[in-house]
Amino acid sequence: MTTFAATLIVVTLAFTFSAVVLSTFAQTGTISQGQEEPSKESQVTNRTFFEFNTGIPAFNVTLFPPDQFSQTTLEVNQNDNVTVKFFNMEAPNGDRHSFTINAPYKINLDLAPGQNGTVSFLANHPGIYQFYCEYHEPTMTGQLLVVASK
Ligand SMILES: [Cu+2]
Repeated sequence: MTTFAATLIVVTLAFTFSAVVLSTFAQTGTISQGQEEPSKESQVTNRTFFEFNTGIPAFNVTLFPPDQFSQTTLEVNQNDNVTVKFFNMEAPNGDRHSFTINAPYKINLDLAPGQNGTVSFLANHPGIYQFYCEYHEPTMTGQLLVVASK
């Protein structure tokens, strides 16, 4: 009888323990499901791009300049803090290059050969904006895509 009672207690404790453990898991699941994603407005994202001048090899330079940007699409979300680090990789006797965006961003990084520069801005205007080098249009261009927040 004593053995039976002891077994009953052990079994009861085991069930109770399992129930507690299971309910803890269940609660954990419920809690994580109930958590909401942080709203887009509260997410401040810093985005940094490294941009270089590059060139199309064996290009017929009498038609177009052979110069290009290393990245031609820069995609960000509205209200991101955007940083562009731009490097003019030319030898000392080479060309100047600029990273330029017209209004509403009004950016103009104009670099001598071998120089680099940084521009930071808040991407608060959604849309597609051309960036270009003022010395090497139409080949040295790209697009800044600012995806509108909901
Ligand atoms: Cu250029």
